[in-house]
Amino acid sequence: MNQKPTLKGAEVLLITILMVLSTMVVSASTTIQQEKNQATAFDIFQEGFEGVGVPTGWLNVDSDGDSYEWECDWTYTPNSGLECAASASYINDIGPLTPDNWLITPPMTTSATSTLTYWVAAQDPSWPADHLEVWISTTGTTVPGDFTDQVDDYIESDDIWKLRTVDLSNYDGQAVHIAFRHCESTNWYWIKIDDIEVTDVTLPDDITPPETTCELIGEMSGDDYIGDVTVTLIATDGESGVNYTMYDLDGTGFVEYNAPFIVSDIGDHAIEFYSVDNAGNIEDTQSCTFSIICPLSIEITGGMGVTITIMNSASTDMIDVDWSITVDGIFVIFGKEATGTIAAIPAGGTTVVKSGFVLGIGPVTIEATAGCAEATSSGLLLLFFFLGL
Ligand SMILES: [Ca+2]
Ligand SMILES: [Ca+2]
Ligand SMILES: [Ca+2]
Repeated sequence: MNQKPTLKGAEVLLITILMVLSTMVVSASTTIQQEKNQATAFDIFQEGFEGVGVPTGWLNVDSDGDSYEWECDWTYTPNSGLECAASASYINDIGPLTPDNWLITPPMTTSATSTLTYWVAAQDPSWPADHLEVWISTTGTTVPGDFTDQVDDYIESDDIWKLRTVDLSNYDGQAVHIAFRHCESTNWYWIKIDDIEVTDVTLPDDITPPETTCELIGEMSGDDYIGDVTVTLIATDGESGVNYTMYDLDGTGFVEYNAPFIVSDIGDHAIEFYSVDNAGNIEDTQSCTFSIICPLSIEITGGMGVTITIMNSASTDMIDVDWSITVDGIFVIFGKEATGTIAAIPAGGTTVVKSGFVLGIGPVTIEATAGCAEATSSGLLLLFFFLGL
């Protein structure tokens, strides 16, 4: 058996270093315990290398063929317990090695929530830079051919134990072998691994449906909206989380809600909605109702040309109100249409607009618009004078 000191070549400071390292081991072990307490994870696989030799069901493959492979009862400063596994790229009194050493787990079936964690450290902080890879096989244990997916790639930097985490969710429902491969390293020293765990996460039992609320944003006058209304549906679920939200605007049928939407039509509106959580709980249908009104009204009067009086019943000024006057008749010769924009109609106030000069004769129909408001009136045009409007 080869000599296995904790430092490459030198043994002078062995006792001092051992004391320092033992402190680190205590802190690393504490970290593991804290992780377990906080997580809702449970082990589906665990190996701490506390037995004799290669653990049952594991494979130790010396792929480079130099007869040196992973040692699974390495007793120099393990992460926990008395032992860990270690592989060398330099052995005292032997010299540099060029390892391609594989340590392969037994098969295990993973899930969509499976995570691999393992601890890694170098033995000698002065010679730390050994290279470690983690590979997954969903078939057999032939190296390298069966191991098609590399899931971790790591070069050590010191002798402090570190926790590495690998997401295994890609292998949901598959039986996998996990391989720890010490390779592409030479003339460093020993790299160690310990406390290999694969954990699954359980979702809490969720029997409570989500809650969804409706938020309306728009300019209001009293209880009514006087313009576009932006509808936002806000769903929360304290357990498994919201899967999706459905809504039905004014009885047009339920569709999935993805983003806030705008309702513009004047009138009464009703939105029904509900959400479904990731455990399949369905919320009772909720609803919110609102009305969009047109606060503007138009009065048409005759005389010389057409006059429209636009009244704003809103409690806010109406800004940039486009207006139009159309005179429709068989014998209208001039001035059939007039348009413009009113900068502001004050809250509760009126603004008067005139059509300008119109020339014609006979019966006419007047159509006027101002913003959301429309009005029509009929009368008689005598040259440039309107009667009966
Ligand atoms: Ca151990
Ligand atoms: Ca080897
Ligand atoms: Ca829930």
